Amino acid sequence: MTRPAPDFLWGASTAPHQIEGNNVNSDWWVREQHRPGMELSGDAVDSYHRYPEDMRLLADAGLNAYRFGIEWARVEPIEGHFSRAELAHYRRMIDTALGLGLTPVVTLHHFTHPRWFAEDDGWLHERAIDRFRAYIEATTAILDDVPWICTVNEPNMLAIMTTMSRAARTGDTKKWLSPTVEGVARPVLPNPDPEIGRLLVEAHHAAREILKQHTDARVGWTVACQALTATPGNEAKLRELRYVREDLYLEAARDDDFVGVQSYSSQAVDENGILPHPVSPDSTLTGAAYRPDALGIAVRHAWKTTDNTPVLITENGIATADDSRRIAYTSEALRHLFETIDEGVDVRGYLHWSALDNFEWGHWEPTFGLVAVDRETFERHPKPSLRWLGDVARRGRP
Ligand code: IFM
Repeated sequence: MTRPAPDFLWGASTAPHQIEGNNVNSDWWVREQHRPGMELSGDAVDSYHRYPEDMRLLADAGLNAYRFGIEWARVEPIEGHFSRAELAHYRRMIDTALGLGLTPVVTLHHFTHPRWFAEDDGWLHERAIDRFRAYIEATTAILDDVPWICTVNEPNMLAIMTTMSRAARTGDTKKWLSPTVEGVARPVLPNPDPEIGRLLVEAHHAAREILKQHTDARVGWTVACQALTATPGNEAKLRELRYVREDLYLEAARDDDFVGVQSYSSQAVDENGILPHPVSPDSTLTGAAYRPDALGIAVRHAWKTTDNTPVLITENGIATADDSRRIAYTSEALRHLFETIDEGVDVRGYLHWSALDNFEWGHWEPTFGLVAVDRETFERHPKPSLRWLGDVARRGRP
């Protein structure tokens, strides 16, 4: 087995809205209150205040990287008014990570928007890209020494969410599906409008240009890689669907420093489209099929479609209440990942989703964390999987 480079990142990932708590100026805060069936993020797991403890747990376990995000709704709660205090908060997070020997991998946009942005047409506003550019410019003040920056998380899922929100607004449909969870019978999300996808590509390229000018970071974005496969005879349908749902975004990463691969499961495509995940006792708590092999499929496809852009696994994990299953899933996923390294794919690191059990976009039940959190006391309880992943990191391979 090829040994990865000594600076291979071994870590875990989070997103601000899912862990910080009280993200009151964001569109998701509003959405949670108005959509029946959604739980509230509330205090989340109070990582806004407890991030030093969270980072220390990862570092003590043996991990060397932490992916976390900066929350646009906090940094710019009113258009054009940038909060120095919030920027200083995120700078303290970067310094804390560096001080603990954790390489910070910083995401600048992870599904949420300031309310003012969302309520004024969001990505469909004619000045949306300029607005995003202004936010990115503001963040460059605190990004010194950050070696990895992700501009937009899962733009392909964001495009689906934006497509669904627009349809709900224009009355085309009232149905808004959770981006990640629909219980046991998980319906297939609609295709994103490619025009919205192209807008997000433009936003990513604009952000990349600013970040390359003002920082020394490697810059990329992180794509939800769905490991789609064709049933016999349906290769053309697979290519068509994969383009609008994934390849548009992977192709946009061709000139990036890296592409973030995020993989959880795999789905087949037949002549009518993507087949829903089968309802099975093996399904994960988000309703996805148990498919640790998806990571290998996803990495090979991303490597080819981006014309060999270096790969960073920015998310991979499983929603389960059984931590031994998390270890089994991750161990197999890593075996598939290392096969791709043996084949010559340039993989720079593996960041597990997620560091903490967290708010899964309207739901608390699907637990992805290496660390459990008591939501009354906010006490952290590391799971065996954290120690296990730390041991893998120390060894440098699965
Ligand atoms: O929790 C999400 C994350 O925000 C984006 N990628 C998928 C994760 C698990 O569903």
